[in-house]
Amino acid sequence: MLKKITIIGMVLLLAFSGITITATEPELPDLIITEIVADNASSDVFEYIEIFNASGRTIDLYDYSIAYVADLTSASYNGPNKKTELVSGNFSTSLVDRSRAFDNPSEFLLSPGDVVLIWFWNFDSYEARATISDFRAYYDLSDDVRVVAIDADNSAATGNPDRFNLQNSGYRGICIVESNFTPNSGYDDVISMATLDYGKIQPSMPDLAVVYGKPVKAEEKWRLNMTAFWIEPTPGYLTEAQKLEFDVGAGSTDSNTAAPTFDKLPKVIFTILCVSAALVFVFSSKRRIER
Ligand SMILES: [Ca+2]
Ligand SMILES: [Ca+2]
Repeated sequence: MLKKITIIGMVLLLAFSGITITATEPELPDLIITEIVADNASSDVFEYIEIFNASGRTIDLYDYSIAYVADLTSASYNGPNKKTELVSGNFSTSLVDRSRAFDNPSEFLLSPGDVVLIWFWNFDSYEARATISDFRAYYDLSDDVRVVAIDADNSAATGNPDRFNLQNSGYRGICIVESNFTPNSGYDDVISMATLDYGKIQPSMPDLAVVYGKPVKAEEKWRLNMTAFWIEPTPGYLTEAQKLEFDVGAGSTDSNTAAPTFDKLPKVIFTILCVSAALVFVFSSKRRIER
């Protein structure tokens, strides 16, 4: 009887060991900033960030905002200090004519695995009277790459000083947050943050990209790892290294249309193996006991 209890205990232990391994797998944030181009060769008309839906569910992009930590070296910043909403339609609110500013689509849903570009429509974009067609032409985007613009004009003359754009110096944090996020409320509600640390990556290289991967550590799920800098931009697509890192379907060349597999098969197989091994042990022990 005692042996039986021991055996059942071992079965449970082995089964749970499979579950434990599942739980220690690094958890991805729902939305990940995968790439930033913060600097253009002339004025910064076409700054963008790229966002990847890693959640496995469809997400309404307009439920989210982009937030900003102006100085990550300063202890006086309690998390992102500014936030700009992603909104449909024309985000123009200033007195000047922004009739050529980009009209965002009325609905913006991101399927699992989708990648989207967020164009930081800043004062340089305004001065250049840049349109979405200009943005697409600048990066030679194919038709399936989706773009949404955000108001990044913080100039005194035309914009809102609470806005922010992508700086080419300092140590900045660019974050994705839910639209109801309260600035200066710490990092607990930050979904993911990509850092631009020019102390490490200086000088700024125009028209080249900084790219990001999984979070640095499990206990800071929001802080993304910078995996490469000053590489050729891949606007609207994940790099091959990112596809591997995020488990996006093997063989896909277009992350905009290919859903990630989020392959849980190895874990399932491992658990089945544990239980099978335990059952074999139980039956062989039982036979020994019967003999
Ligand atoms: Ca810039
Ligand atoms: Ca990319």
